This record gives sequence, structure tokens and C-alpha cells, in this order.
Amino acid sequence: MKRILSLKELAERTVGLASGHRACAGCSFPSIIRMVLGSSDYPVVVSNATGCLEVVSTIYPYSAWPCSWIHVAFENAAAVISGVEAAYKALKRRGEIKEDKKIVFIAIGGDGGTYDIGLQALSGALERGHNFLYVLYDNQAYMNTGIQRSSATPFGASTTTSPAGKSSFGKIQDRKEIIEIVAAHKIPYVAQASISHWGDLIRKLRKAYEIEGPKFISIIAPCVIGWGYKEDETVEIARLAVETCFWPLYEIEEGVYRVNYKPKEKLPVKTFLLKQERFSHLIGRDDLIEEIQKKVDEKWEKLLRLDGLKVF
Ligand SMILES: Cc1ncc(C[n+]2csc(CCOP(=O)(O)OP(=O)(O)O)c2C)c(N)n1
Repeated sequence: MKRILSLKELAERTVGLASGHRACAGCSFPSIIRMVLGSSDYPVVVSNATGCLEVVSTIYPYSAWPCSWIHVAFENAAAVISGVEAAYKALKRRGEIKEDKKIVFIAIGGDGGTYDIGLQALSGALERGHNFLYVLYDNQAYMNTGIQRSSATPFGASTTTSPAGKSSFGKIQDRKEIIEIVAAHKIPYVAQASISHWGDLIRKLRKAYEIEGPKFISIIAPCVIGWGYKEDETVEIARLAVETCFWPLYEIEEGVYRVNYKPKEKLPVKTFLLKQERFSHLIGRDDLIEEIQKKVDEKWEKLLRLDGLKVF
């Protein structure tokens, strides 16, 4: 296991998303990508599904990516990185790439490109056992096309296609359990992380880069526009997601669940919800807030029960 980098070391690494990209002020994914790229000791090849990240970072003829980077469709980030990784293995077999040369392959997608339309490509790549890391930046809606709900959008959130109003309180369905779906492929490493707990995130990334086979890390990605909060509150919102257990930090390594962070004092989920415009219609709807709290508590208690258990 490689040691965790300090923030200073990470900042000094030249590999990272270059300044000058056009992400919104306060967007969380530039930090996510800097950590993802900066944590690798090896050259990196990225396939990036269409979505906000791809759109803002590669406006022709510019690119903010200092590594090999492939823009792919909404649906096939994992399929494309599978092909690249297979080609790399073939080139090694032919002696065109040296046996000891290590390259890290990463597919990156938003929640729409992962939970929804890219799910079949992801599932196929996991099942075939390609040696790659899938990074999901989970901003919980289709932000790039105008904040439409996705299957990652939380219960009760208002989006343009699940608007809160007189006859609705926002999205009526629960989030899809993507971590459990991915884990059901019995891959070596699955984790959930947050930029607010950067030491944990870097540790997870560096661990993933050393593991052979498919890896999946889901990172919460607060969105200033879609969630509705002030630009300087991004890390705070991500932290509240963790401290309320709305977004628990955990990993499943070789089938063993591990809860990585147990808040000393679990904050009520209300403190996370009511900081955001997408939930502002819940003010005065204590019944719905209680329902959300119940869902959070159930999931957290289930995780605590699983902590330390080997499930496959
Ligand atoms: C097959 C297909 N359907 C729809 C689209 C239109 N489209 C482009 S990006 C996008 C939303 C992306 O959402 P997400 O993956 O959550 O990323 P975000 O924009 O939130 O970063 C959609 C619907 C498309 N490009 N391809």
C-alpha cells in the first residue's frame, strides 16, 4: 500500500486539471479531477463521458487535460476504456510496450452517464474484468443539459423534470444504489468518497491504482447551480453530506465492507438539505424531512451492521 500524499505534495504535482477550464465558480469536479490525476504515480489515460466535465474542460481547440484523454459518448466511457486497456495488453504481448511499464486507465462519468445510460457499458467492463478505475462524479442530476432528474437524484429534490410545486414535492423515487449494483459484480474494490475528507479520498485512489482488475469510486460532486448554494460552500456542503450520513464514507475491498468514517455526532440530515435550493420547498414539510431522515438512518444502520463483514 502506497502512502497518502500530503495536500502540499498533491498541489505540487504538475498533473492536474489546468486552470482556464470553464467550470462554474465553486464547481466541485476540478478538485475531484486534480485529486484523481495527482494521486497517480503512473501515466494516466482517461475516457470521459459527455457531460459538464467534458464540456467545460475541452472547448475546441483547448484542453485542460494534461494527460491522454478521450471524449466518448454519454453511454460508453467504460466500453472505450476497456478497448484501450485491451490494446495496451496486446502491445505489451507484442513487445511494443515494455513489460514493466505501468499505465493507469480511468473512465470518468457523471451520474447520468453512470447510473443511467452508461450502466450497460459499465456492467460489461466490470464483468469482463478489465484493469481500470471508474470514477463517478455524482452531482445527482443531468446538470449539463439543464438539471433534469437522474436515477441518482435524491428523494424530495426539485429538478426541472421533477419540479416541486403545488402538486409535487420533487422527486418521488429513491436514489438507485449504484455502489451495491457495482459491488454485485464482485470486483476487487468499490468505494464512496468526498472531497471534504480528502485524506480518505486520496488513500482510496492510491489504493485503487495498485489493485489489479476493475475498481469503482463514487465521489459526491456538489453543484452550485443545480443544488443552489453559494460558490464558497461547496466543500462545506460535501462535508455536511458526510457528517449527516447522507453520504457515508465506506469501501468494499475483496468483498469486505469497511465504514471509513463514523461521525462523532451524526448531524440531522436537515442541516444538509436546508442549505440547498433544491430542497428549500421542504421548509415546513417536517413529514418529508422525517421520511428522508428515516431513509438515511436505515442505510447508515445497515452499513454499520455490514462493517467488517465479508459479503462475497
Ligand atoms: C444517448 C444520449 N442521450 C442524451 C444525450 C444528451 N446529453 C448530453 S450530456 C447529458 C447529461 C449528462 O448528465 P450527467 O452524466 O449526470 O453529467 P453532468 O452534466 O451532470 O456532469 C445528456 C442528457 C447524449 N449526449 N447522448
